[in-house]
Amino acid sequence: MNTEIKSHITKEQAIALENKYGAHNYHPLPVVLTRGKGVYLWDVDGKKYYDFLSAYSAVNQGHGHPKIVNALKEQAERLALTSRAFYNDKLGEYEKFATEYFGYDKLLPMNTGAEAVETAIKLARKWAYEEKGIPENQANIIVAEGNFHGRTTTIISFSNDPEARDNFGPYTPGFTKIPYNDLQALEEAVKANPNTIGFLVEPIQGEAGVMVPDEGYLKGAKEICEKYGCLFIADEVQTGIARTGKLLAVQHENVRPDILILGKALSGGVYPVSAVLADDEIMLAIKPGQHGSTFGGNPIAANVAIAALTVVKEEKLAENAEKMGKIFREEMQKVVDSSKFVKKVRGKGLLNAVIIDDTEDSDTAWNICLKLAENGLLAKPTHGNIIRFAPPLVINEEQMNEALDIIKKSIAEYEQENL
Ligand code: IF1
Repeated sequence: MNTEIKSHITKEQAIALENKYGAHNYHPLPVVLTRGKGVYLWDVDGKKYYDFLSAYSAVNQGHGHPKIVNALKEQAERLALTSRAFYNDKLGEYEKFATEYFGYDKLLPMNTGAEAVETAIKLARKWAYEEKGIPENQANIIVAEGNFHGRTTTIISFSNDPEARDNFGPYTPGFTKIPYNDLQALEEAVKANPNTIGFLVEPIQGEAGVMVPDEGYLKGAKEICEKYGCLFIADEVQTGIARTGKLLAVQHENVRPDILILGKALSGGVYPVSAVLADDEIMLAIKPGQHGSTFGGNPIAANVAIAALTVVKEEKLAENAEKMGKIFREEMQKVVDSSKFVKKVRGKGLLNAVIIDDTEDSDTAWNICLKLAENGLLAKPTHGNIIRFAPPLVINEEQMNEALDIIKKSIAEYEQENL
């Protein structure tokens, strides 16, 4: 055991502390982590794991990436925060870098994914009232069933997950839900309400269980938006920054969103950094004093994001995600073909899910995740019968094969114990 990574407290102590002093808004797997490097995590007892969650795709560049960590350290020592009451010498540099990187005129910096989604909603509304002449308080945004865009009161208002939504009302009006992956429903909904200003959508639905839409869906949705003069708003908080094998998931269909929402891996996971990107015609609808954030666009965030995006290009992470994802799905398909428990594997790049042949309220996925942890791989169920597999994009072929061996072994053991 490597003593350097031993913790000052035991697993039991750490869990007891969270239970006693922390709000009970999560139900984590009983693993207490103390260190991470690349695709690996270590728990307080020195046990090593493959990280197949990547902090919900925030750690695409791998844990402890020296370039990103140095960007964080250097900027923290020099200047951490000024607020936007003053200029700082990092924000503009980052905005230039990121707008060129993603191909938009302007960037609006925020911190969390939910804040960036809120920002996109406010921006779309502002634009619609002032440029499109929508009557006061009538703007309508179409969203997809099964969406996950964050935890704020407005965002949960248009969720249809009872866990996320129930007893948090009253809810924010102004949203219409339609089935995901249904272009006809989209066109009908846009036509039905002349005050429709936009369509907010995840290019692949993460929380819903890695729902990959039919080919042509994103392109078709963008065309409908263009036809009726409303905005195509892509939430790439989870799918963006190379996760699905392209820099952005919309690029699989050569779609350019009118408003692009980024978060998570924009910082490589070392700092909360999110952003909304759009062209001038839209972005300049918001004027000084109308939106902002104390921490948004702070110098640490700016420096970290430049480093995190640089790593994605330098290390060709999109290409690697594409390649490693193919290996993952090919190998898992063999498991599907020979297993009674595992029904399906789906995904794009390194955003994948395995569907277990059980009900949504079963604990099978949870129990398999416990088995995976025992065997040295961390993944998290979404619903009772789906396990998401999303390692850092720096994973190499040897590591992928070793991880696949752990997954196969764990499923085989689980089957043997539960037949
Ligand atoms: C949690 C899921 C992932 C997101 C998209 C915005 C946000 C998220 C597409 C908000 C956040 C998270 C948050 C996390 C669980 C998680 C998640 F299972 F719920 F769906 F990643 F798969 N748009 N996703 O996926 O970003 O404000 O959290 O920075 O613990 O709630 P945030």
